[in-house]
Amino acid sequence: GPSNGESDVGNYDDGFYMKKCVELARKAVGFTSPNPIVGCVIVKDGKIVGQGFHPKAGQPHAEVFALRDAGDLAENATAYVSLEPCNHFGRTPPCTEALIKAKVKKVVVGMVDPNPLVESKGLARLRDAGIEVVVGVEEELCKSLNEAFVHRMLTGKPLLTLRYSLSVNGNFSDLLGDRVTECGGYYSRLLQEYDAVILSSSLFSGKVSIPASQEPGANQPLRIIIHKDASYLNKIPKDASYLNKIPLAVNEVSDKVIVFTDNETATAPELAKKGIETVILDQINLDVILDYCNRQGMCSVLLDLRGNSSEYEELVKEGIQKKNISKFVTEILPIWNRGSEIDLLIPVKSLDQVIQVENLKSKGSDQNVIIEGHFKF
Ligand code: AOF
Ligand code: ZN
Repeated sequence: GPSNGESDVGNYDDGFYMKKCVELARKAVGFTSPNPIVGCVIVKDGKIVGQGFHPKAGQPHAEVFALRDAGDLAENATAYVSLEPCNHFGRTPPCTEALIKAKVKKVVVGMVDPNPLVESKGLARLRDAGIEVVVGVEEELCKSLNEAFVHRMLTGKPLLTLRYSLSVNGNFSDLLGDRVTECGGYYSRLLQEYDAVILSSSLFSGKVSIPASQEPGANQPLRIIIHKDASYLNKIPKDASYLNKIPLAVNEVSDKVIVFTDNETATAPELAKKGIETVILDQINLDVILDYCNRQGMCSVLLDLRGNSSEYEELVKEGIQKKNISKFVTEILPIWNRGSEIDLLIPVKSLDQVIQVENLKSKGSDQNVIIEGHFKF
């Protein structure tokens, strides 16, 4: 093939190595924010001679680990990276210089880095150094891998996803069942992937413990418990003393739990004893919560509709109105809600009232069907 650095033509097995990069990147899912997850393999004579991934913000990038692993074998090899190599000094030095110094011959990139500090400048630097560069191999896969990072780079806000469960006849249900805590289950994986989860305090008026991902070694998301002084919601005790009794789940780290309340409760000192911080806000809304998460460097937030659904009503309305909510993940449970058959007959009156959704994906078993998609605002 051409070696003058002008070619943008990929090899037929580029996809294979790029998928390997993605697989490596996923080892750090939930750990890297505000950074993306990135994987890298170094290939020479059809053999992988080095591999690496970015484990955590502040630590070296994927390319650095892969080059270290390859050692001298990196010379004249091809580096595959799921994201454009950076060309800036951030917490770590530029990967472009490391690749140039290691004398790789070619770099195959999954997607351009949307970070304005990098955006195509990494590619230009490599080409200037005489390295052949191919861009856009398994691009959709690489983009979806870092959907939240890309979203935050483009909008300045974390990606917000709505999650809820329904009976097959379309009624809201928070009966996640035993699968809540099942390792490998979709909910446990969502908790692993997201940086924060918003939960209603009403969830804890029973004996429900704070949900935690059961994936081995998972970095737990920040559990944001919202407690509104909504006396009109008669199901939620106005007095929040029950919050004191929140049982922490197995593997629990209490400093990753925070209570947002608009109510001067007497519970803060009790919660503090468990390491749970209470933040009193004038008004609890999505803008405030997302801004908080953004300032903490979070890329993804899950609005988890469980417990008393009406406590979330304003948040969901706000999220749709302000287009703060990008995605939904709906779980259809194998249950029919008796007595609500009539809900099936509630029609969509006009297409003016609907929001189209796109990129629909579904996965099913006999236990549930998961549907996800994006709002097309
Ligand atoms: C890469 N390889 O593995 C990652 C990249 O503060 P720093 O030095 O960690 O830089 C963070 C930025 O670098 C991040 O916003 C993103 O643009 C890029 N991440 N780049 O070449 C990697 N994680
Ligand atoms: Zn880098």
